[in-house]
Amino acid sequence: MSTVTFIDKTSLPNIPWQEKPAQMGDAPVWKYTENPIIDRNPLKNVARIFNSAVVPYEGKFIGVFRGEQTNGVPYIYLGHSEDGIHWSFDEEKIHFVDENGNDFMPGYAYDPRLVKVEDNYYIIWCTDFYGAAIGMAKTKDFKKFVRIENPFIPFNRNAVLFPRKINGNFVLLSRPSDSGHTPFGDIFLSESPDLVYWGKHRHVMSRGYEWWESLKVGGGAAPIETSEGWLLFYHGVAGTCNGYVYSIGGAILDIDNPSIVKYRCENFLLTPTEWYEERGFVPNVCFPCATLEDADTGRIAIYYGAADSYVGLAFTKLDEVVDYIEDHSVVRDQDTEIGIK
Ligand code: BMA
Repeated sequence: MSTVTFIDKTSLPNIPWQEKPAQMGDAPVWKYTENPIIDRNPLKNVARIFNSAVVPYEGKFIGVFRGEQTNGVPYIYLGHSEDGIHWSFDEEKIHFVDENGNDFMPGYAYDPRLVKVEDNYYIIWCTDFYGAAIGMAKTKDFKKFVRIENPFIPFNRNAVLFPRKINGNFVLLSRPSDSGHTPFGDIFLSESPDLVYWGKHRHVMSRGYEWWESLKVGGGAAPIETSEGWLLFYHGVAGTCNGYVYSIGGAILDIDNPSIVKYRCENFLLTPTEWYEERGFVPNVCFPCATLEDADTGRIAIYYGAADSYVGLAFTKLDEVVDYIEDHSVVRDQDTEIGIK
């Protein structure tokens, strides 16, 4: 067993948790037996909630949720929970304002991530900026949401902010794309001193040689800082004759130079096997967007969208998942370079 630890020592005694069922054997990540935790028609005019992100907040939990409205357009809704499992949602969409206080509502908003860096919570989503691009906003209190100008030109998706500045800069993973159901995609990293000007772009990792991630990869949950490096849960996609299959993969990035992949698991950590993952609006999708961690126990709860229809929870322990990733790691030249050409 490794002696890996979280760098952030925050306790989260109320983290959602279920011990690994015996039949899961040596699987590194296991699914909550009561999944899905959010069912269809979760609130008025919203048909499905999935691909959503949560954080601990004031002793409870709060989250930003991709709600597919009954007109088919996705938007972001705020959710509240005492236990991280049972959620209630605000009926109104999150209301954004620009930096002058004027209304700013994007045409659509989907796949939100939610990351606290210093005093602010940042929401990062896929927005309409003459095509699919990265949208960003900040809040301190989950009452006022101030939109930040789009960091990148189109087309781009799956942006994930690191939870602290590295070498003095904010760091963002993203996945350049097209504006449709992109049949390619690698993860890149960019830095910014102020969330306005972005540069020092680096390649992090490409789609894998392994078939489960051979079409494209994209950042998932915000990287978790550990004594081994940044633990990244990401999605990897296989292209089949019946469409895309989305699984969850794991990698560990260098702490000071996170464009360097130290370990990359050749096996998926979690893949669609259950009815709520295999059957839905888009079948065969497990799409991670957030984690919770408890430093006292090493527990990690992973929130993932299932079949573009539901939210599921999965669990792992830090030492178990890091051991598994390291034991099954295959890194290639492109992974281990600094990522400049
Ligand atoms: C991706 C994104 C995700 C979605 C996935 C599967 O391109 O749009 O929101 O979960 O496709 O449909």
